[in-house]
Amino acid sequence: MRRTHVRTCHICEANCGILVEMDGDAVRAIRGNPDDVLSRGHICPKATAIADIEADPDRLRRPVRREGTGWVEADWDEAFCDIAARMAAIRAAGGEAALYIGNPSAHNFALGMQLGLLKKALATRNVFSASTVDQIPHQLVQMWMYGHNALFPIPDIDRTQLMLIVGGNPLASNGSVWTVPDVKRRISALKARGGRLVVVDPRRTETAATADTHHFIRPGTDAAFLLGLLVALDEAGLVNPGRLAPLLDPGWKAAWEAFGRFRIEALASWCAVPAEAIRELARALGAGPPAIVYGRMGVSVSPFGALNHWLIQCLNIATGNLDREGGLLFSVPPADVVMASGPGSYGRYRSRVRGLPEVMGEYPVATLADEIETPGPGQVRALVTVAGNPVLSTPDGSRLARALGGLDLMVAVDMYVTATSAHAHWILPPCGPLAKAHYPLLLGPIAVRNFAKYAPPARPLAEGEKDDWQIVAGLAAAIARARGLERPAPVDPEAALDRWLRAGTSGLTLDDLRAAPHGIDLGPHAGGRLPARLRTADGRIHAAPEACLADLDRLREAIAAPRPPGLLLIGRRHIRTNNSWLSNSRRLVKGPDRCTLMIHPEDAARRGIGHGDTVTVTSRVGRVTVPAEVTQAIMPGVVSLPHGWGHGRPGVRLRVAQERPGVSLNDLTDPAALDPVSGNAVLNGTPVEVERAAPA
Ligand SMILES: Nc1nc2c(c(=O)[nH]1)N[C@H]1C(S)=C(S)[C@@H](COP(=O)(O)OP(=O)(O)OC[C@H]3O[C@@H](n4cnc5c(=O)[nH]c(N)nc54)[C@H](O)[C@@H]3O)O[C@H]1N2
Ligand SMILES: Nc1nc2c(c(=O)[nH]1)N[C@H]1C(S)=C(S)[C@@H](COP(=O)(O)OP(=O)(O)OC[C@H]3O[C@@H](n4cnc5c(=O)[nH]c(N)nc54)[C@H](O)[C@@H]3O)O[C@H]1N2
Ligand code: SF4
Ligand SMILES: [Mo]
Repeated sequence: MRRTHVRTCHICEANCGILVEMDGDAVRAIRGNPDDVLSRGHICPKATAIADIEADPDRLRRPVRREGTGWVEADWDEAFCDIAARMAAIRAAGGEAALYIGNPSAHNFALGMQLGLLKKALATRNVFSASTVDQIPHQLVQMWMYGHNALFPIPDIDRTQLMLIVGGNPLASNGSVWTVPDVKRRISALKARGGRLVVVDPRRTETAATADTHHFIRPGTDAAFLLGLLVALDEAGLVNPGRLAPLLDPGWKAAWEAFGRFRIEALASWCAVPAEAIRELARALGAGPPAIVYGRMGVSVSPFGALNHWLIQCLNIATGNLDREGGLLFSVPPADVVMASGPGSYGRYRSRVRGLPEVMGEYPVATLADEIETPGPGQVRALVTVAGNPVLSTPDGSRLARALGGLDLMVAVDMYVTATSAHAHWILPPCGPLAKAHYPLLLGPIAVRNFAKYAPPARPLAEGEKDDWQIVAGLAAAIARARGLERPAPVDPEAALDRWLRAGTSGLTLDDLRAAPHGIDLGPHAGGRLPARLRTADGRIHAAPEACLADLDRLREAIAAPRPPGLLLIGRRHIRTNNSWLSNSRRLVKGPDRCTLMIHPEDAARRGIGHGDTVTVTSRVGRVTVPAEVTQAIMPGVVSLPHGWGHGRPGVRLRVAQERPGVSLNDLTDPAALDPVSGNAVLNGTPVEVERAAPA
């Protein structure tokens, strides 16, 4: 029977509304939903890949146990019992357990609700996630300044007049830490009303190409650029927090004293954005009309991730644009994470091997391999990965892959045999995406408008299928029982969601959302949410977090240090990929080879490299071989490889992806490179050498 299901695409943060036409359990078509309150019909090519995931013959349908080099199907009880018994034995013998949580878990509210149970059953501080190769600097700075890690200031693009994007490429990523479907139309609207878009990026990205102004910047030097803007604002007499002034604690004054010790010319020459451009931009930001400074991956996975995000907050405060319409706004969402969870944490304890501070209850994932490989009490002997592919997504993935091979027990909750799960003893596959319910619990609160939208499963679970949340809850219960711990009851996701909604200020219930499949629009966000929304003990903005202020000294040293010769490697994303997890979709991978090394013509000529030549790229930790793409779109001195590739490792079972596996950017990134403040990995600006490969 044919039926059209009103759903939300769960693949990226944009949460676009989709219409899924099904014939029984088979997907016939996926279209944008013109009635969706947030996305109003927009989708990108990735939405249709949902049909490919549903039908993919490589997608595991049953738990599988590794036997030699092959996999044997088993039923769920057998899987849970065997894993629990082995885990209990490892723990009883003094081995540590670790947990790695990947990106798709942020797009699955029901799964997210069970992760606490699993942490408890594993009873470990060795929790890792994709957050420390991503957005942890945002969360840390927000916790310090505003009192809660989830108080994300949302760029109000629909009402602004000037938007500065530093290290983000929303035309490819569809926006990040910022749920903004159809950002392209919103940018066009900004320009049509006489507004301006400025992009600062070492690559002339899709977004930079649509901007009014694009500046190249030397990778890793954004702190100097942002500081230059602050100094230039002060120089022009344009520091004016306005309504926010009484909310700022004495740190504000201390911050400006510290900023004043830097000179624009020195900052400009280090970051390679001309001083005049910095001054002009500062004047524009401080001119009065609403303006936004927004930074994303390019400034997060950076040696100064936390410092960058602090400086961005300072810019938005100094120009009076924080908590102002057309600037950056704080949401009060229908299901409110800020009210329902603790503020976050930092430095309560440290990792065993490298002594790195805990951040939001996790250790930096760049040290996961250290914890597995380094012998001694507390060595990690068992690992559970949930919806993650750290062999491809974390620095020196090849080393991590070797470390995984030495574990006594590894369990992967994943529906594919990937570069990571290939090392598991058990793979526990969730059902296809259309058998899951969807509510954007984590991403709805950072959307451009306030809204609520719930989608029930479009098809029932097939015989033997389980949802992610059931797998994680089942695993947690089995491990707890085997270890003689109290057996946790699973969290009923729908009941919990309903409670969250009822506790919020919208007055909505889950039944209201069920009755409104296209979503309920609760309007644009309002300014003036501060101080009510702050969660700091004194109700003020903590304007100069100690660790950020102190980090200015490290910046000064970096600026004074000699510059390493050679090329700096950065990553990139493409509209037809999503991290590593859509690589097996035939309709997405078609087209030209996208796993290429972008290199500027001058750098290519100097090395005798022509367009399409095979080149080797070598860093401190590894080497890859790829075709060169000679292009003016990349800054001289910088080269770029896409992230999420490298499906050619032994054991991987992704037949479409393996036709053109590409190479992994993270075989070159260096786990020694961390932002010492946040523990976030430095994934851009990796020093590399590039040579033409000897002809075969
Ligand atoms: N060098 C470099 N490295 C990066 C980045 C970069 O820009 N440059 N980006 C970083 C960022 S922002 C992120 S978020 C991380 C991502 O890092 P990870 O989360 O570790 O990796 P993903 O590639 O997102 O892989 C997700 C895995 O989950 C599986 N999966 C997909 N959907 C589901 C599901 O519904 N349930 C379950 N159980 N599994 C599912 C997929 O098969 C895949 O194996 O990578 C980071 N790594
Ligand atoms: N199509 C697609 N969409 C995605 C994803 C995907 O893989 N594919 N992944 C999703 C995820 S998990 C995330 S976190 C988001 C990320 O969303 P974005 O942050 O918007 O995406 P990126 O492409 O990583 O953009 C980072 C930009 O920073 C630039 N950059 C690199 N180094 C530096 C630097 O030192 N300084 C500055 N100023 N810029 C620098 C890069 O050239 C790049 O253009 O995208 C999400 N959406
Ligand atoms: S932008 Fe594309 S991948 Fe992201 S939610 Fe929308 S349709 Fe899905
Ligand atoms: Mo991410």
